[in-house]
Amino acid sequence: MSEAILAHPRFISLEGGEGAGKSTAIATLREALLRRGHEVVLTREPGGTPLAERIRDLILDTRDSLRGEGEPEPLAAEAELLLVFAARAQHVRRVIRPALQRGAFVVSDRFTDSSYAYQGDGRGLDPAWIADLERRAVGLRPGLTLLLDLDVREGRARASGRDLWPDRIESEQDDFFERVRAGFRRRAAAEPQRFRLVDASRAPAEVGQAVAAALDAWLEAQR
Ligand code: Z5A
Repeated sequence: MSEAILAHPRFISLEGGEGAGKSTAIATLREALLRRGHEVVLTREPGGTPLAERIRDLILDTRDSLRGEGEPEPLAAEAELLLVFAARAQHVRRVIRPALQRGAFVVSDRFTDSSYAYQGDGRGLDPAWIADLERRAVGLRPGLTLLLDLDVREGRARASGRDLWPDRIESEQDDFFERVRAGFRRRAAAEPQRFRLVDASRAPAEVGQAVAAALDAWLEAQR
């Protein structure tokens, strides 16, 4: 198996903390790409295939305990990392690569940068291990990554208005999410050619405009 990592120009990811507004931004990207006549595949991580969505439930779901069916079994950080990469390996091979090969744009709500931020910076796992998994199990990177950056408390307040119950990661404390945010910002600063930092504290319409402008500039640069 090749271990080279290809940054694909038609592969776009959205990253950011909880409640940053990725769902809204993805809708903006989809409309902008469809208007230009492109096929667009929207997907998400962890997940994106039926099997990978089942792995997502293993990673995030705590509902059994909240239904009074006992405490959820704690998930070891190492197991969490391997599960997100198991889902990603499946997602890349079943959905992302086939779509790119037939000429579609793929827009993913999160990708490997989330593993560096959540499992690396958040959980404290070795980034060299994550890099090895990325090379061996994924071999693909987005050409463009939009990082929706938002104050942790603001993002959590937005998300709490919507969620019925917190999932396994949403149950973490603010310091965990501060490490995650710092990790994302560090990655964006280290790879300015791939990342666009979007100030997600603004009104939804303004965030949408910033996202659309970043896409325009990216597409223009690809000509
Ligand atoms: N995870 C991981 O640990 N490792 C990995 O490798 C991967 C993921 C891939 C699930 O991701 C979890 O998996 C995630 C990281 C982990 N856990 N966390 N935290 P997810 O993307 O499904 O979960 P999420 O980040 O919690 O999604 P989210 O809260 O839905 O965020 P969002 O999509 O960015 O937000 P939204 O749904 O667009 O908006 C949230 C609310 O805010 C909603 O009510 C909106 O109406 C409102 N909103 C949105 N924009 C605005 C603005 N501009 N102003 C005011 N209000 C707004």
